[in-house]
Amino acid sequence: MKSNIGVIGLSVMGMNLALNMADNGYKVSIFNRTTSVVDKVMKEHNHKNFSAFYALKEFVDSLEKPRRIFLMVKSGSPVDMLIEQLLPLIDEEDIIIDGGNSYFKDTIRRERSLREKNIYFLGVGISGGEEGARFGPAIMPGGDEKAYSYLSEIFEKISAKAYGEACCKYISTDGSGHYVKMVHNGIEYADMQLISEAYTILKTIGDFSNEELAEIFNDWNNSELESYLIEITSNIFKVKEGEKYLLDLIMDKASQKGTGKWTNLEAIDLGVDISVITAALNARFMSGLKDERIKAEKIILDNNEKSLAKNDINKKEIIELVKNSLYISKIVSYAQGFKLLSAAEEEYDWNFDFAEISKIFRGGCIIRAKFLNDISDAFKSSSNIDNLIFTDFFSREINLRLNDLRKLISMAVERGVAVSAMTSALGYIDTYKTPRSGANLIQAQRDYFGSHTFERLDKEGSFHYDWIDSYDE
Ligand code: NBP
Repeated sequence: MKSNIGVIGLSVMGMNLALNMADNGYKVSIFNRTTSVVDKVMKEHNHKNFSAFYALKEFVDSLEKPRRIFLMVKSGSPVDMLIEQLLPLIDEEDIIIDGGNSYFKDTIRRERSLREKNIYFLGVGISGGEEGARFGPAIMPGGDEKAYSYLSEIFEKISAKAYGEACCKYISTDGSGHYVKMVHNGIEYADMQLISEAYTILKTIGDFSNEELAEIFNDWNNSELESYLIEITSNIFKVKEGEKYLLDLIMDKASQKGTGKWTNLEAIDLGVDISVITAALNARFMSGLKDERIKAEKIILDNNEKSLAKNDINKKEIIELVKNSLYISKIVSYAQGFKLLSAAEEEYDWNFDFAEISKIFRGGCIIRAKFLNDISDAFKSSSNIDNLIFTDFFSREINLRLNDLRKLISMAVERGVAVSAMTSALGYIDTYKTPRSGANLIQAQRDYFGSHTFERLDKEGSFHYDWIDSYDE
């Protein structure tokens, strides 16, 4: 009997996805370049629905048609190499699926070149790490819609479920699934940085203990902030090693794997302000400069007396300020992520359904959160809006709390506590709601030194002015 699907790449993600598929009743052929890994998987998980293969040809021949071949290998050249190896072995209309974290432009290229050979290629964003892969990830499939119809049942079955719905929905053509996953990762960076800033303020300005922080985050997890990251943060505060809290022993250097960088490069390419996500990436870069930060503290002397004052803080008030500031800043980072998706839709000729995309993120992935329901509802009720923050629901949420964000940032700035992502969120809102900005001066300067011309408020057209010698010394 032929297998329903084949998985190539049996490292953490591939093995767990294969097990997930097998648990859901699908016959799965498995293959890995290093064949000893196949043996290891069969030894540890001799699933009745697995068929193990040590040669690519036999693996391919074991699959029912059209063949569904799921690659879960390291992104980059391994994907291209595998496609090259598979091409002589497969038939027209077979489907190659790349579930890795591939760069979306590679996916666009691969899809195009395989389409010319009448082979389908799906680029599928998968989120949720090892646990998600095994028991239900969030899945963002992009590519030919007909090809997806051969995978939709499997994907929906193995995906996470949230509020009774599968966290899997066809996104759009070619690289769109990997693109959405990339933006999701950028938002994840922002979410984590904002939580870390909330923690920093509560700890340094609020002087809260780890037990109190666990309690505060636990309370927040029963509010509009309810989310996986808030929940695990509350748990993290409680973990002790002997007398000491583990968190206090962890080096303050945050690492990264690169998808946050892609999101930012892409935003620059498309001219979209994703400042909260950018601030989160910069904060990771700066966190790596531990030695220089220790030096800087001794070189840049902050003689602001407020930086030491803790006794003028009302603890209850600061919790509320931080909570509201975290919530608004989170809204802004999601708004920026969706704004980037909106620009990408136009640039790459995709067709996104933001209400559905936000629903995919509700389960399986790191950014799962209750407020994704509100985002989905907001997009559903206001199609064709320019920005999530313009929707009735979110503009009201922001207006209710904006003063708190302003107050908290002022407090942090006065005391020299760095909260760059929250500050970026406030800057974004303030910039947005300024109908008459200072950009007129930039246009005048550009025209002065480079004759770049400018538009006027009082007349239509493009103008140049002979600035030199037309003013009094
Ligand atoms: P890795 O990203 O560590 O890749 C290891 C797998 O790639 C092994 O099966 C390896 O085979 C195979 N491989 C390599 Br490397 N070069 C190959 C080649 N030239 N031909 C064939 N196979 C090759 O595995 P992972 O952590 O399971 O992740 C898989 C994909 O999923 C990646 O794109 C990753 O970015 C993405 N992802 C990971 C996570 C996560 O939490 N880990 C989450 C979401 C997405 P070998 O055994 O012979 O070396």
